[in-house]
Amino acid sequence: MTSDNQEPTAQSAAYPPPERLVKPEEGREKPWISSMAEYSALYNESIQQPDNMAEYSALYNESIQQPDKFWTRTANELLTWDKPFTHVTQGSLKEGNMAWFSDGQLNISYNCVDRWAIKDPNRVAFVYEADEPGQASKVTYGELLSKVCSLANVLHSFGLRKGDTVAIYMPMIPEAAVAMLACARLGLVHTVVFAGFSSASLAERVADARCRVVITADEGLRGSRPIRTKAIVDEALKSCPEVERVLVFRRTGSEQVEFNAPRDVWWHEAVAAQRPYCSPVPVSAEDPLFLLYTSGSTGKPKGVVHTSGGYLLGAALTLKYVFDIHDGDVFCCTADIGWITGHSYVVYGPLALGSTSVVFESVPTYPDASRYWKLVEDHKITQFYTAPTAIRALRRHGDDFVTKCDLSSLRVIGSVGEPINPDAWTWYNEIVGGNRCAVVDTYWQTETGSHVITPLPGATVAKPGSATFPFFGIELAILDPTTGAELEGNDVSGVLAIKRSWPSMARTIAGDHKRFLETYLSPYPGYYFAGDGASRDADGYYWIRGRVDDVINVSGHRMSTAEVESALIGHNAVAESAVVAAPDELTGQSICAFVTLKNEFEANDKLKAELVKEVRTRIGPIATPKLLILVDELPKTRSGKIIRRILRKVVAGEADQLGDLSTLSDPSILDVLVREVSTAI
Ligand code: 6R9
Repeated sequence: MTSDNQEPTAQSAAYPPPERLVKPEEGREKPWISSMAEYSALYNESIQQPDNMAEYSALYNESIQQPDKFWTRTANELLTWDKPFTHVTQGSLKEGNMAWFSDGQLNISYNCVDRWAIKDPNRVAFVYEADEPGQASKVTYGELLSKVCSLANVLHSFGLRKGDTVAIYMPMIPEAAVAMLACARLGLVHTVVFAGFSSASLAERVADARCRVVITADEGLRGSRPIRTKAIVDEALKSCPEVERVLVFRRTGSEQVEFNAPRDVWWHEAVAAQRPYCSPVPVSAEDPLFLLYTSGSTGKPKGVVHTSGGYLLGAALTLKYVFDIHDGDVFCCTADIGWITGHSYVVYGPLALGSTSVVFESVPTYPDASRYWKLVEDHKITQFYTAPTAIRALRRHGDDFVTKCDLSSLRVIGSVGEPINPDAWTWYNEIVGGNRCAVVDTYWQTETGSHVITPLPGATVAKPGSATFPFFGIELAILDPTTGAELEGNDVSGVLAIKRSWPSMARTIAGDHKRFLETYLSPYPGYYFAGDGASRDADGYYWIRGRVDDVINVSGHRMSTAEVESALIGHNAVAESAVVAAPDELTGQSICAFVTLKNEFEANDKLKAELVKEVRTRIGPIATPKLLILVDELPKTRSGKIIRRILRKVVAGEADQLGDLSTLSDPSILDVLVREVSTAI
């Protein structure tokens, strides 16, 4: 449970009246019809943006009661299939063998690029806002097609074929999306690694995914600070001899970049040698599109596997309805492509709808706290999507940074990554949205692929801090955490679960299906277990209460406590460590590490700094402990298990509510812990 969330009572705000929102045009033009199913879907009926709760409920009920009808219609309306599917879904959560549209075939890059390039090559696919203000540029769908094709031909020339995996470790530039789409064009599986991760984390992922090629850039730039991207790759690859090629995009042109031919190949030289057309390779709807590593409760990150057809449908359908996307809109999601939000809502969702997506390379406070709002003004952004941590940080800088910009183009503003506290919600709604935009607090996960609980603009009446109601096709349940029994009716709290599969859900963990079952499907048989606590209030609204496992959410980024603990133990001086989440006003939660030292080491500030550095080097700056406390002893049970619950309470300032301490082997250490924490804070 997070301290941010409040009870769902006080505030309640209606969305703007439906007439403010753009309606789909009658008889919307389609570039072509590719199957009989699409033909009939087009000429029979197509789903419309719901205008009120009754319309939302009607569509939602259809998606649950007639799933075949609902998903056939949406899959044919939004995607172009090379081979139409004849059945919608099979398998079950109980068995973990779910599949969607499995006999259908399609190509993801064709769906995201060619369809729109053929119709109107001058339509803008990406607006690229470079790190330095005033250096924005555009990539049209016509240009994107040539770039994707040339790069796909380069990858083909490296000997890569359908099913091979490629790692992408790049800054937030359009070429990162080009790399993803070039992989998709050939049926290659990409794994994007967030460029803030260390060389050790990158190496772990490259090896786990068995990548033979890494695509990177010479350097990145964030807030005018260069990041030595290629040097990090070089360091990582010292332990990955199986990598044959490193394709390097020249971002800054720095002279200091080492280049090891023949392994290293310059992107610009390689694409210049290739024809800018490459025919798309049709893949099965169930073939993997990408792996994305995410933290779980145990030490090793999991390579979550997403498929082609179901994933793309989820990304496109949610974006269209949750953000009310129409032709001519400019959609901006500030997430990095290294996270699922960047995959679904910077690249795949917007392009599958033929929309314009903003790629933002910089940070929200460079050169000042107006950067996001200037971005909205300059590019006439219609939908803006960011994280609560950014909203809270920008709010601290004062309203002037926002109000001096013209934000009148905005219609929908969204939030993702962690629970948004009602105060931050209200500020976002009033100051950024000017009380005339729909605010969508979207709850979902790397594993869900796309939104699962979210308001719909024009239909849902919001309650600040609640993600409101399930998206189409998502059948939610709240379970008693101990018995696993489903808690029926309203006004209940427990753990969040989903009762049936949906198209964009992850299918497995790369190379470890057993772990997939154990993590998500076995804890409560027949349900997908999300790992979050949740309540359903008296009006049926859902409130996410935060993780119930050992995952810490720092600024919307997931870190496992076990991962940070094992990084600390890697230091020679450390005997034991226990890592817990502490509540944090700005970042939601922060990492707090308790460490005991081996006898021969002396506790001092220099060593503390060294330990913090150890975590940053082993995992990356996002895992930096905010608090690192050296203690003589950790609270343990008589059988020697660390009692993290006690540490969590102590850092939250709730040492007076420790509950049952009968299992604690040495109660005298409590006073010492409380004292240590209060001096450290
Ligand atoms: C998309 C993304 C997933 C975890 C999830 C939950 C938290 C995300 C939220 C939210 C409350 C929201 N979370 N959105 N909690 N309200 N609107 O963030 O994926 O990085 O896998 O994190 O983030 O705890 O389980 P991912």
